[in-house]
Amino acid sequence: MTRLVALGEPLIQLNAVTPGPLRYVHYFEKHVAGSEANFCVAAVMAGASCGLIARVGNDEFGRNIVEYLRGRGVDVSRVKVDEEAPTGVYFVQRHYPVPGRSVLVYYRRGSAGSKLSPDDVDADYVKAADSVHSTGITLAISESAREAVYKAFELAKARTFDTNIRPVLWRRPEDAREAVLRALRTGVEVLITDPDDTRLVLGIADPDEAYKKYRELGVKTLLYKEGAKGAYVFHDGEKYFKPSYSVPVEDPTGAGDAMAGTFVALYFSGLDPKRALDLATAAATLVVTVRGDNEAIPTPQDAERLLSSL
Ligand code: KDG
Repeated sequence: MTRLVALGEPLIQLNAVTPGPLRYVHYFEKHVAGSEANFCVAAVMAGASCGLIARVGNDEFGRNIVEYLRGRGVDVSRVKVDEEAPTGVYFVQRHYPVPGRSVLVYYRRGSAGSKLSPDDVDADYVKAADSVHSTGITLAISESAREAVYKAFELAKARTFDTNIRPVLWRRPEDAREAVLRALRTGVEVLITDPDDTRLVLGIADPDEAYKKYRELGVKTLLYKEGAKGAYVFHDGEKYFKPSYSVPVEDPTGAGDAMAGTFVALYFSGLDPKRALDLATAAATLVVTVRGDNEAIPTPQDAERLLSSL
């Protein structure tokens, strides 16, 4: 079985039950989310094992996260309870101001998750994994979390990374650029990114040019997401494009993580990257149709059923 580890902050998501500006939303639905937690759930659904290295608060939301992820089959043995800081939360505003898109409003500064530190990285645990995953979100939340990612990446057999640049979490775009480039310099096997982040990191957005540049930086396989258009996988000098499916959008939050976790798990299991992208696209397609980032992630069998019906 493919063994993956991810580092990042699990969060409680409060998702607006009705669309529109949050000031007029009365009901919120609670979900467990956070990019790397979502990644782990997707990886487990795709047949890998995935352990999360993280911190949660000693509070009801922290217990909710640990119990939920354990129930979804994620290894939570490396999720520490931080006695001082609270579990981070965020709200999702849906379909406003852009229909079909969501806005994330964070309440996470000083959270337990942001206290993640290099001391939380158990070297033996990380070295035993086939690959270690993290994202630009974890690089952004604190210096100690950023150093934890670099430490884990130094120790890892292989690395996968999703740029996931959330501008509100960075003081300056240059800081995001430098931090992402440092992660890439550790030698990333699978990079997951998109034109906006690539523009910020490399100053270009054309997929072919991006692959060339990322390859020079040591990336082996590039998953290049073009949102509602579809996604490319570049691997061994070859390019494959999988168009997106048009489905009713409830909330697109988490679709990228579903795609990343499904793709990475299948890729490390030896599946052809083109087929892995097909199944990862199916996972992302289902996630956008519901509220909540990871409940709709399918097994590969259900993903196949979806693909053959569309
Ligand atoms: O990709 C989805 C994530 O953005 C969401 O779950 C919240 O981790 C999160 C973040 O920091 O934005």
